[in-house]
Order: sequence, then C-alpha cells, then structure tokens
Amino acid sequence: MPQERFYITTAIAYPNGAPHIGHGYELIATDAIARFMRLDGRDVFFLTGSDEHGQKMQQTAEREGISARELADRNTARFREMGPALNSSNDDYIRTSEARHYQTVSALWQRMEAAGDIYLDKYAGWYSVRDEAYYDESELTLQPDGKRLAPTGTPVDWVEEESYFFRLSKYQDKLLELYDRQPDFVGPDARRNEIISFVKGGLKDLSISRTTFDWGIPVPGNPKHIMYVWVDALTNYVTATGWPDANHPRAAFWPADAHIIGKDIVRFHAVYWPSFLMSAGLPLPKRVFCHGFLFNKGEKMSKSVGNVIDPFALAKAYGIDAMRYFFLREVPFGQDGSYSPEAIVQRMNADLANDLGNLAQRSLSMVAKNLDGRLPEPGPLTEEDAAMLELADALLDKARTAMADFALHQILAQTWAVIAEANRYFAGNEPWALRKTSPERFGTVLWVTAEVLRQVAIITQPVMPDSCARLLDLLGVPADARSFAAIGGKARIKGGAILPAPSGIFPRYVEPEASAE
Ligand code: ME8
Repeated sequence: MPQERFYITTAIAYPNGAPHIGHGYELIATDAIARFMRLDGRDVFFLTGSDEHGQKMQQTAEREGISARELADRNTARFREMGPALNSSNDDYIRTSEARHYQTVSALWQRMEAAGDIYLDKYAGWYSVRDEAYYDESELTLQPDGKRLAPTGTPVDWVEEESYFFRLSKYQDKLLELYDRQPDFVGPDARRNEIISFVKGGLKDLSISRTTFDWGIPVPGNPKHIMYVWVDALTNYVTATGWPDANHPRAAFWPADAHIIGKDIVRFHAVYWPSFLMSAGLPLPKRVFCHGFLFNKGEKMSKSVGNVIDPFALAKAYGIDAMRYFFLREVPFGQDGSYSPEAIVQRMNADLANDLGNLAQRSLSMVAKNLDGRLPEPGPLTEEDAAMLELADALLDKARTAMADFALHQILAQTWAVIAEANRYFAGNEPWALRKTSPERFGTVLWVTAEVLRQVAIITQPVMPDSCARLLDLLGVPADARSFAAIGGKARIKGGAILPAPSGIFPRYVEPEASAE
C-alpha cells in the first residue's frame, strides 16, 4: 500500500520582532502532531516559516531606522533558530520574500482574476496595521478621545484609495455549505460557531491591494498596487508544494491536512483562504485547527508590560523536552493556557522525575544490580500482569482517537494514567522482596514493567523526542522498532538482552542558586 501523505503547517509569523512563547508553543504543538503522524506510518510534510511583507513590517522597520528587508532578515534568522532550539522537525522553512513564493502568488492572483473574482474600485474604510485587517464600522468601539479600536484592541486608521477587490460576497453560501458538509473544517467548535455566525452575518467584497506602500508583492499587470499581505501570506501553504508546477517533488502534498493556527487568525484561514482557493479552482485544506492563547500567570503578554516569555530562555532553563511536555500536558489543546515557573517545575518534578523517571530508574537499576544488566524473560503471566499489559496495549488506539481531535493533552493524560497504574503495579508487587523469595516472579515483574515503559516511551516520542529516545536506548529497543507499528502485543520487549547501564533521564528541577553551591 502506498504511504498515506500528511501535510501540516503552522501559521507563518511576522518577523517584526523576536519570537515569543506563543510562536514557540504553536511550533511545538504542530511538531508533536507531525512526529505522531510519522511514527504512525504517514509520509509527512511539515512546514513553518515567516510572513515578511506588509505595512506592519514596513512601519516597524521605519521606526527602527532600517529597511523592511533588513528587519525581516534579522528576525527571520531568530525564528529559524527556534526550530533546533525547540527540536522542531519541520521539513521546510518558507519566507514570503522568496522567489518561489512570488511565482505562486502571482499565478494564484491570475487564476482568481480569470475566474472573474477580481475588480478594480476604491476602498474607503478602517484598517488596523497591527492586525493587518480591515474592519467594519460596526465592529469598532469608539474611545472617549474619538479614536476607534478594533475588537482586538488595536487602533484603526481610515483608508481611502484605489484598490483591487476580491468578490468574497460570492462565496458566502459556498462557505456555509463547506462548514456544513465538513463539520471539522474549522475546530474546535467554539471557533467553528464564531466563523459560521460571522459568515451568516454577510460577507462584503474584500480589498486585496494597496497603493500607499511598496513592501510586498506587486499585482500582476499593475505594479503600482501591492497585494494585501494576507493574500500573499496564506498562499505560502501552496507555494511550498510547488504549485502551479505539477511536477514539483511535493506537488502531491496539496491539499494540506491541517493548518494549525492561533485563534486570532481564524477568519483569514477559514473564510478568506477557502474562498481564494475555490476561486482559483484549487482543492481546499482539510482542516483549520486553532490553539488558544498563552498568558503569563494569567496576564496577556505584551512588550510594554515586559512580561513576554522568551522560548529560547525557557528551553535553556528547564530543558527542551520538559518544556514541550509542560505546554502540551498543561494546556488543553484548543483552549487558552497560562505559564508560570511554579507550574512548570511542578510538572517536571511530579510527572517526569517522580512518575516516569523513578519507575524507569528503579526498575532498570534492579536489572543492572541484580541481574547483571540482563533483562529477564517473563515467567507465566498472572491476571494482574496481563491486565497491566492490556492497559498499555490499549494506549495507541486511545492516542489515535485523541489525535483525531488534535487533543494532545489527552494523549499525555492517558499515557500518564498508564504510568500511574504501572507505579501501583510495581510497588504492589514489591520486587525488592521477590528478588529473594521468588526469582521468577521478580523477573516477570521487571519484564512487564519494562514492556510498559517501552510502550509509554514510544507513544511519548512526539512530545519528548530526545528523552524518549534515551529511555528506549536504556530498554535496548532497536532504532527500527520505535514506530507505532511496534506497539501493542505485536512486538514485546525481548527478554535476555543485555541493557546499557541505566542513567537518570528526567532530572528533578533544582533552582540554579542551590545547584551552584
Ligand atoms: O498572525 N499565544 O503572525 P503572528 C499563543 N503572520 N499563540 C500566539 C500568541 C500567544 N500569546 N501570540 C501569537 C500572524 N500567537 C500572521 C500569520 S499565516 C498565513 C500568517 C500565534 O506572528 C498566532 O495566533 O502575529 C499565530 O498563529 C502565530 O502565533 C503567528 O502570529
């Protein structure tokens, strides 16, 4: 059977500043999904990148006294570095300033134009540069000083100029049909409902070009106009598959299986993007899934408050895997979440060092100390042993079900429920006593524990790739037996193998001052 393809993307960030933890979180979560799909046998293409054009970039650059290209180059370098810093397995990094992207965007524009969906007129209305979004008067709130704010709290400016328009109004019914036919096109449900009511409220044609700045992609045939940055940005997802070149090595990856984005940009992805694609006659992505926002101890992060969290610093302070685990376990994927140093230390010490780390360390050091490092063969299994193994065997199906809704937190919760049971099993069987009274039972309990650890480590690889690889090394699991095909009862851990000397994988968090003593 040919390998099933899976194409997943993050949003492409504006490189108008350094990456913050919101960007890091989106990358980690998308990476965990991509890794899960690879381990589950899919041919995965995972894309991330940066969204370099537009007025926001140009204005930031002007304020800093550099060119927009310099600003984009400087910050894109940081965004790229975030990949290895967080152990992201993205297969490509796209920049909207690349030549390949200009070609695709221009071709898409021409297709929409040929479909009769683009016309020249005059725009008069409100625009928020910070959101790079047009707002209707009815969406704005009037401040005491007479200024108007967008629903996101950003200021808006009145814009009046010649502009190309996209016939968005024509797609209202088609979009509603799409949400109806494909109920999981937008998720989670709260976002789907928000989008349906927005579209039902009526769609106006969309201004898709501007003439008052030049940092962007020129409109084909009328370079005085620069394309609206969202037309340009959204198209990155097809650019990376080489469209319109049908012979591009990645051509078969379009349509994308999932766009993972933050909840603030759902309108662009679930209303504008499918409309552009329908107009151009391209297949639609299968799903748009929104994660929530991260807050610092419950407060919105902002540069002016000075509470923006740096993902590089966090990975350095706690370790990449502990940080990945924390965010994916603590924040139900799709909902908002909060970060605090106390919460991360609590998860590190309780879930990782105690629950998983101790179980591995205690059981594997018994093998090392008492059995010369040879993993025992199991004797006859008791009902309790069989029940323990069954729990572990059931994990993959549960994980797949949770993954169908991108419920990463549930995969981890279910896995840690198995770890809790394994701890009860281990302690309840008192292997330290069995060692003398019943060497065969001693061996069986250690083997069952090792087998549960093997499955747990395989399932948790997408979230903590390095730590799980080390645990699988300690369990003597060969590199080619670490995919989901090796899970369940099909490929039990082999008794009789000599295991490497165990070492701690999940350290307790120690405050830097204390460790310096
Ligand atoms: O929106 N918590 O770029 P961006 C969680 N260029 N996620 C957050 C967050 C937070 N505090 N702050 C931002 C853009 N994000 C566009 C995207 S896609 C074709 C173009 C998320 O740099 C945000 O929701 O403002 C978005 O998904 C991503 O970070 C990039 O945000």
